[in-house]
Amino acid sequence: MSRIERTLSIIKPDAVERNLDSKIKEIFVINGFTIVQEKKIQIEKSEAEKFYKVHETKPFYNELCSYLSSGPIVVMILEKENAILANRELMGSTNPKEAEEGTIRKKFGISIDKNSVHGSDSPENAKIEIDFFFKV
Ligand code: IDP
Ligand code: MG
Repeated sequence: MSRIERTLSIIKPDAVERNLDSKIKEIFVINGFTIVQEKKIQIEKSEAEKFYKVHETKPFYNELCSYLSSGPIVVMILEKENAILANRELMGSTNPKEAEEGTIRKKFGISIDKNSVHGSDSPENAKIEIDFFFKV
């Protein structure tokens, strides 16, 4: 079954720093996503810690939060049929070295931490993450 969904996408500091944000946005549009809202921001480390709270017990948590807050990011609400899964597929595996040909992480990712994009992994988290950045 298919239905229109919204998911949260982040273009991470490594990609914004290399001026890849318009190229990545174009990939989303070409693949049928509508960019419902977007903003370029830089977040505090404390906000990154909140955003990535599910990973707080992981050995890479501290580095991950420092990294996400290290420079400007582009956060977007993307809309499409089955957007959550479709975005995960378009991003590719977490580790760019294992990502499938044609995926964003394969094309632009540098390493498992600097992997250029974030995407929500479930309807529940998509709602939480969209509210995190866009709830007024
Ligand atoms: P995902 O972004 O594909 O959903 P998660 O497992 O949710 O991957 O991890 C969140 C982020 O944490 C990843 O995108 C990556 O930036 C970072 N990360 C994941 N695993 C590692 C690791 O083993 N070392 C360093 N960073 C990692
Ligand atoms: Mg994840």
